[in-house]
Amino acid sequence: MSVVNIRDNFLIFDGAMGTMLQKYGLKAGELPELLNLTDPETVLKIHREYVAAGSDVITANTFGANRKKLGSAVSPETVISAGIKLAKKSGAKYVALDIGPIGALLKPLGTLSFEEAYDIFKQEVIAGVKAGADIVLIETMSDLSEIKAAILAAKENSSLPVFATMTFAEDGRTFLGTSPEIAAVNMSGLGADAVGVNCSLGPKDLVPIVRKIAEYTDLPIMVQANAGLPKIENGKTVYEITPSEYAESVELMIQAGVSVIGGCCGTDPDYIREIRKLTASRSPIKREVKKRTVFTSAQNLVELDGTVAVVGERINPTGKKKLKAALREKNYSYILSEAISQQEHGADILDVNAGLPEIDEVETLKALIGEIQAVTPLPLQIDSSSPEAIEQAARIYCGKPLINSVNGKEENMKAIFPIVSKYGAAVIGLTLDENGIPETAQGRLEIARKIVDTAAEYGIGREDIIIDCLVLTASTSQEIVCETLKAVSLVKEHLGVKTVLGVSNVSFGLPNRELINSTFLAAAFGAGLDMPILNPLSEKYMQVADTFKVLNAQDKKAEAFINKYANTAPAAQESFQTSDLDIGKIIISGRKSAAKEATEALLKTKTPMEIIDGEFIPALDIVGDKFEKGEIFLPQLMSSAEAVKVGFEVLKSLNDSSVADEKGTILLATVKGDIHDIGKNIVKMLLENYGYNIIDLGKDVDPRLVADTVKEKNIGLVGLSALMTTTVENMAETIRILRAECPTCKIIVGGPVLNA
Ligand code: THG
Repeated sequence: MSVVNIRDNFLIFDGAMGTMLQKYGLKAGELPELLNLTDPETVLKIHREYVAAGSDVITANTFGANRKKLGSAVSPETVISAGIKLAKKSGAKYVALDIGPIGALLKPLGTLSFEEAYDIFKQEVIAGVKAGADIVLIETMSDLSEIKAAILAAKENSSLPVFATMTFAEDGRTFLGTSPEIAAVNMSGLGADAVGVNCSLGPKDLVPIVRKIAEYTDLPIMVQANAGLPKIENGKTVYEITPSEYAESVELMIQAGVSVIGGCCGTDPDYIREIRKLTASRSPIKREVKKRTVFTSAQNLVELDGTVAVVGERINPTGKKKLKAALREKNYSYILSEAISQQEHGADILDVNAGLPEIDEVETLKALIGEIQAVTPLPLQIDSSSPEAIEQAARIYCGKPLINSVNGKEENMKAIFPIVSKYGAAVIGLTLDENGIPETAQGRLEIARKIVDTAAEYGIGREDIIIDCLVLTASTSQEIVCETLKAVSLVKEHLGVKTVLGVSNVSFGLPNRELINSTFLAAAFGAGLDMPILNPLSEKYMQVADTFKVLNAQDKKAEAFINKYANTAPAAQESFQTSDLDIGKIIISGRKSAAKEATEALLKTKTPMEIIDGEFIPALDIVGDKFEKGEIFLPQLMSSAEAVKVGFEVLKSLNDSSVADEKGTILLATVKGDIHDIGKNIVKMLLENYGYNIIDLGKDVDPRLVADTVKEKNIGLVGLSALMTTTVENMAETIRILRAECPTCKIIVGGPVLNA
């Protein structure tokens, strides 16, 4: 950190900008960032108040200064340059370039590609560097892909310290389902200098989130909480939490390890003054953070901690005609059903291999990873022998992947370790080198040691290395099969690393492979194997794994084992069989690409309305129920909605009058002054799924237009959305007009600053 040593000192940021602008009477109506150009005095005045209150860092008014939000009227460079200049003029010790979310969803939920998002952030970073920022602050992120793009853009286009925070909802996850632990692991792995949480909730509710972050990163932790939710009192907006209450919660966060502190929505210089007082002549606590072996998607975290995890091997074309054909024809539907069935059979991680000589592996692997991540939350293992394919896949992968693999050859380590280090991945190390696979366990241990030592030179800790002692075939290498097991024990004992094995290799060329594989698997668990790569559709292997989880005290009180095996009649296991044409399952698992064919098949026996009411809606209800329970998150909900949409399109194309407008029309709008339409668009999609006709007036919609459209189209129900504390007032205004002019029209509202 060139700016300041934040391990040993507190660093105080400023508080909210929007709330302060409101205090100075500015009405919502345009992007607050434009005030850098139209009302620089007010922006400067607010910065100066924060400096006077004790802020070390002033955050430039550049949160939404990206080309997507600004449109064509003014460039990000102009807004950012003016914003940084004002922040510097305030007399701040340090100035942060502020980077907020783009305001549009990335694939697969939206249309923005990872590289487009990267480019948008890159432009902001370059402008910020040029204008003289000291820190890049990336904040209020909900999408792990988006924050990954932003951190990479900051790291690759500046040498500034990068502070990164995400925003969590009441269920303790971001609205795309990322937990604080996953956020901490990923932001740290990508090279942020401080990580944490902002916005979200009041400070008290952030304490447990901070504690979770603290368990998964040894970096300095940053917090900028809200002053609770806004309330209107005597026509004035006030916030639930007072400055001294805020400080009380900050004290708890300091004890949990926080050292970089500021405020978000609703906070003002009084809050910063309290924080300054609280941290005066103190130092952050010293933390001891456990080293952990973890892999994540955006939503799942798999940790090896005396526990075992199963890697599903089936997305690998080697020896599989059907998969080869699917890869060649880009028939991802088949591959996705392989992903889902492995998940349903209990895999914890999926290996993904797209290595076929006749296809473009880089593009295919990238596409495959994007598609698979849209339908399953399992972390992925990127399996390729091409460093180029590994790098490109690791770059767009959403989460912390496990790279399969590196080996002990100097050249290979030189190619792979920089990728592992840069993207914060974990990596499988194969115990082979220029001289091949050593016969003895001792020889394999020496290669494993070389891998671990060389990785350290790249800053890769041994917790991120999983050693594969390599299984040879019992039919041709019978004498040395047990050397592999011995090597597993040696490597664990002497190097303290975790281990992986491709189990099914052992039985090539022999009959009853399942018996050999499952016996070997049990022996390997006994030798200390942490991660078998196997076919999870084999009942025997999963039974061995389920049993070992009881024996190693991983399956606490054998609860999972009892649930699965007590009184299970064989019939109960049949629900495992996923038919490729079951539309309900296709919707629930969100396989858009399979929905068309399945709907067409159903039309042979059912009417469109029977399909909607008897298949689509019940499946969506199940999805909605899982969402409510926190079993699935927004990305899965959206994938399911996409699948239904494809089905609906098939039905609509029949021009059957019973399909159209059955349930009536709803009008949706994001209120005036607010350009955030992600939530509204999701609501629109789901309502359409349930058969409603939607009139979408878009964003920044004048109350007049809402009322006129209601009257003209005789609308009975209006949905209004507002994201910002500054625009809820325009929601109230729209409601007043509707109440006065369209008294029978019902209104629903949504947005993060609304409560019951
Ligand atoms: N170590 C590491 N990675 C690996 C391996 C390893 N990746 C590839 C391989 N070995 C593990 N993956 C597979 C994938 C498919 C098959 C076997 C191993 C496979 N097996 C049966 C066959 O050959 O016919 C079919 C099994 C079945 O589906 O029933 O196709 O050792 N790090």
